[in-house]
Amino acid sequence: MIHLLLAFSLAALLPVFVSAHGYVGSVTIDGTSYPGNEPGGATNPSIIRQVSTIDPVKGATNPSLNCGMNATLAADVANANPGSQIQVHWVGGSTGDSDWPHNVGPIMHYMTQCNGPCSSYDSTNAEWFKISELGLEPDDTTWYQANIMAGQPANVAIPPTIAPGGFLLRSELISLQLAVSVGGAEFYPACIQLNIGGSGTGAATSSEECTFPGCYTDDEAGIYDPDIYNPPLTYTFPGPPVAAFVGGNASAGGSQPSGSGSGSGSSSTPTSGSSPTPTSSGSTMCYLTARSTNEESLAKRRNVKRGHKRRLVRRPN
Ligand SMILES: [Cu+2]
Repeated sequence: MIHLLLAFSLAALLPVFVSAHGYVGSVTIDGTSYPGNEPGGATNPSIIRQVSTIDPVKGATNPSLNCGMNATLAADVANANPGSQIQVHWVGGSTGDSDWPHNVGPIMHYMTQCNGPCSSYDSTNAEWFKISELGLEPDDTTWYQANIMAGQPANVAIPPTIAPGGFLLRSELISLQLAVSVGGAEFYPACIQLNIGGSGTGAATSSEECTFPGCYTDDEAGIYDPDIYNPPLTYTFPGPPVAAFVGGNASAGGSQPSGSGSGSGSSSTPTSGSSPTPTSSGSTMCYLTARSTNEESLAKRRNVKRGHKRRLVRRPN
């Protein structure tokens, strides 16, 4: 009888899990909208590299951590400029007709140079630098990702001093509702093909860059979070710091939609207006503890990253 009940319960839950993922439905650059393609669906010209499924990338060494699940080159490249305001519209479900389903975890944006047209650039070994990171709102309880779940885009500005050329913009949501176990984190990366104009000279240094996979490890703070449901919360972002040339107020100026990103230099603040309360669906709630701020775990994390970099250097290709 109990087994029967269990079977019924699982059957009832299953459709929820199947649809509880998503992808980038469209991107808006300085007011111009660029549609994406449905995962695994028809391929129309786009600036967003198409992924094969709405399912998350699992595991920090997964090759799909680069640009999303089995991402393929996109045909188009959008023009943008230093300081351009970009909205990345994350949507839920296989056709994007529902809101993004997760509200626990960070929003980060990276860039890498394409060394030519981004429509033909294989980013497998690309060196990425971070231009923004957003975790917890000032209440140390609500994640900015809750705004995405409430239907807001992820906002990010192109660094105002960046040197011109072809660049991939990598938008990434990490959903941590299962991150109490190693390997539980869900990675959702997406790559957007840009051609940046202007006459800037800004660039990241090599120590601010890393590869995907390579930037993360499964057991580092910010990805493996056993205390995520134990407030108060302090979040340690995975990956490198925001590149110094991005500047402290790179995207915090008047053109930013609203809200004040805390913590990170460049901040892509999801438009606020609404200030979603932390939601709990079923057994998942959104808390992360302050354990990772002590010196010991920070030092451990640095060692892990150094070891990982060495491993990457030795990789034959
Ligand atoms: Cu999901």
